[in-house]
Amino acid sequence: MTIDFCMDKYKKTIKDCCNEEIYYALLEMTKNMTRAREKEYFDSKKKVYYISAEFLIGKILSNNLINLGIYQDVKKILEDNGKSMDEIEEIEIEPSLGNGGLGRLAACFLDSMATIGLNGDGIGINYHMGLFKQVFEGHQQIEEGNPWIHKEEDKNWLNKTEITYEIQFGDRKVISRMYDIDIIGYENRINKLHLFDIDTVDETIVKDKDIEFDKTCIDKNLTLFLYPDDSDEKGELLRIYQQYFMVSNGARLILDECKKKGSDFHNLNEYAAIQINDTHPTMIIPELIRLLVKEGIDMDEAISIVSKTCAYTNHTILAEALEKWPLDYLAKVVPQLVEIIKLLDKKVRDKYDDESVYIIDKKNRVHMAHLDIHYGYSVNGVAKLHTDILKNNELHNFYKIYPDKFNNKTNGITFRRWLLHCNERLADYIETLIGSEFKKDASKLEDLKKYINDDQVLKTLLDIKLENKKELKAYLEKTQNISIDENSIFDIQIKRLHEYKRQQLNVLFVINKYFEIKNGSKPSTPITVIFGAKAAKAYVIAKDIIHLILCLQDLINNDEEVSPYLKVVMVENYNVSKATKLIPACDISEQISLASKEASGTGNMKLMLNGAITLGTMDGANVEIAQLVGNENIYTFGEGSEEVIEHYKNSDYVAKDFYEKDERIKKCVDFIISDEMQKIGDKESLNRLYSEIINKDWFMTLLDFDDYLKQKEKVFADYEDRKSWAQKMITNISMAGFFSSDRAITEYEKDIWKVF
Ligand code: 26Q
Repeated sequence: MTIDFCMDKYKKTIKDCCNEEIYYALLEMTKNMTRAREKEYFDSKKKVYYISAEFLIGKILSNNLINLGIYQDVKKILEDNGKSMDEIEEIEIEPSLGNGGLGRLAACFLDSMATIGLNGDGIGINYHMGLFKQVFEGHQQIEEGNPWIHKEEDKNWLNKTEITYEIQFGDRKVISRMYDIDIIGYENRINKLHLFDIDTVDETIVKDKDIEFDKTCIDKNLTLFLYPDDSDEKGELLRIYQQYFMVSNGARLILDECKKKGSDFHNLNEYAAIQINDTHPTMIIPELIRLLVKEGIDMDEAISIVSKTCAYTNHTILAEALEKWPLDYLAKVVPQLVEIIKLLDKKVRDKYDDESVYIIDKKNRVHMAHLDIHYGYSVNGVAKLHTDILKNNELHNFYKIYPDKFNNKTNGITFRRWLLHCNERLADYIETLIGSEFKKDASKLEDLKKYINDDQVLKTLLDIKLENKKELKAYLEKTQNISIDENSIFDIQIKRLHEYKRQQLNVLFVINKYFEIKNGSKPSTPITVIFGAKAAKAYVIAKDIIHLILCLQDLINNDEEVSPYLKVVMVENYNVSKATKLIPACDISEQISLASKEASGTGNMKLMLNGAITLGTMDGANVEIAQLVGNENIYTFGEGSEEVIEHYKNSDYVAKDFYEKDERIKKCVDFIISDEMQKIGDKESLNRLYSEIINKDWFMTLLDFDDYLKQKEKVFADYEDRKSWAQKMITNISMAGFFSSDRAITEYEKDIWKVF
């Protein structure tokens, strides 16, 4: 590192530079250091290609400084010159190239591959606008465009390469270009995230601020947006264009790299392991087959080669999220794949007499997951429970055919971002207790257990939490002009807004608590319920739930009788950067999805690692958290996954019955359309949500209401015993090591990729 980074770029001292200049100077310095170091790492024969439509990498600068081992030095130099690292971090625009869990997982995995020294690159799309920016206006979510790429190349994390391909669609050709972002491992190797783009993209076709644009003009919009709204045919077609663009570029790059290293393609699987992140990149299977046949390889052999090279990760059992593309659409966008897909389907039909495993269904739709399972060599779920549900229910007929392909890889998170960076206070303190080994070997956190009865350590943990809460309080005051009490319980639910995640259940708790306080029953410690969530633009009920939360925030925070004891905060534009501010300050981690519906969750792991206690259903990775920390250190509630699956089978859950039989439920649900609420909010939206809950409630909110409230009261009561609460905190932190993505990646490597 050179301490002259400002001098090098701007011929000025640090003191004379503004924050923006310092940021760009640091960006350049980091890139130069990376360039100098990357030569140290050799290109192993085999390489992992993690192909994904999303990489939710978040801000890059601090992460790179940490992983290069110079974060503390830079911070000190800046401080010595009267500058603040925090303020410089604020300059960076977050690349939001993902929707949520799946995209963030891909980013954590890139960090871990580089950190454990594995030769593994990411392949994706260089969206010019990340996930929309969420703005609140009139108690509603408004979506705005979210551009992130700086026009000047030297102010950009993207490195333009000379690699370009001609990509053929049914009705046109485009010329692609590859851009690279360096992925710096923690004191280890450097890998790449390859993002493909076209030079002709036109950001100006987006209407001012709004995210509406002409979806038909592929040359201008192909890489403009992450997952454009696909509620109409044009949107769906654009998604297929994007997906094919990604996989065709990826396939060409992989074949080029393997050829360079000496592969004759017959042995492709000795040179490449391709991990398909959910079904979005599935077309890489027929595309690789097509390209191999073009290289002169016989069709049957091409199919066999590809089947030994591709592995598939499933992230969901929600039927609506499983991609099924009409064959007509594929014929329009990628006619060159249609015959291959039909052949792959025919081979399945010739072998199996079971319609449920066909690739093309009766309605002529292509089931992308079925393609992956038949023609990939590994199928994994992302938490034990999720994998079991895939085997026993959702994909049971496939499991019967291919029992050996199925395996579990419980998700993980990178501790560099989700502890070292976001919670320096806690990370530093842990280091004074158990040394620094936990940074590379997360299982070492278990050494913290020996302090479980150490009053001084327990007290310090509580002090750190309080400091973090004060910091969040100041941030919310500054950014949203909302004032909260740092001595209240911070009860936090942060994740995409979806009915299955059941933010509405938490909302019903809030309404009930509001009534209790109004009736004179006040909590011993005040409660601050914090939400952060974006709803997809076209997801009406999700937006209604956001509207309800914003109305309650207004009503409750402005009620002098209630607000000293209860506050509601809806954090605007929840993203990776906001997560790093919220997570260290959390006391209660809300993980309340309907059991069986959340494949894993990863926020649950981040919060636990930062000393929050989970209040959750036995769903996804919550089950594994419970096993690790034991019943005294987690609060679980609600119907189990097997019962829930039975309810769906028997269609025997009737929300109305719960509403009519339980006075408390009726009162809370009725409040949604009360005069008070209608005065603040939009009648149509409130009524729609009310009617959805009592007439449908597809994710069984009312079923778990009673148990949820009971457990939540238990959490509040236990919070009062500060020592025993701190013991729960230290237990959670010490057992979080299992959820390091270094562990997850090591398992992928051993069981699936076999590069080492
Ligand atoms: C599919 C078809 C059409 C339009 C959109 C989509 C689509 C887009 C994004 C489907 C799914 C996604 C994202 C899914 C996702 O983030 N899943 C989450 O993955 C995490 C990492 O494994 C898990 O922890 C979460 O439980 C899971 O919900």
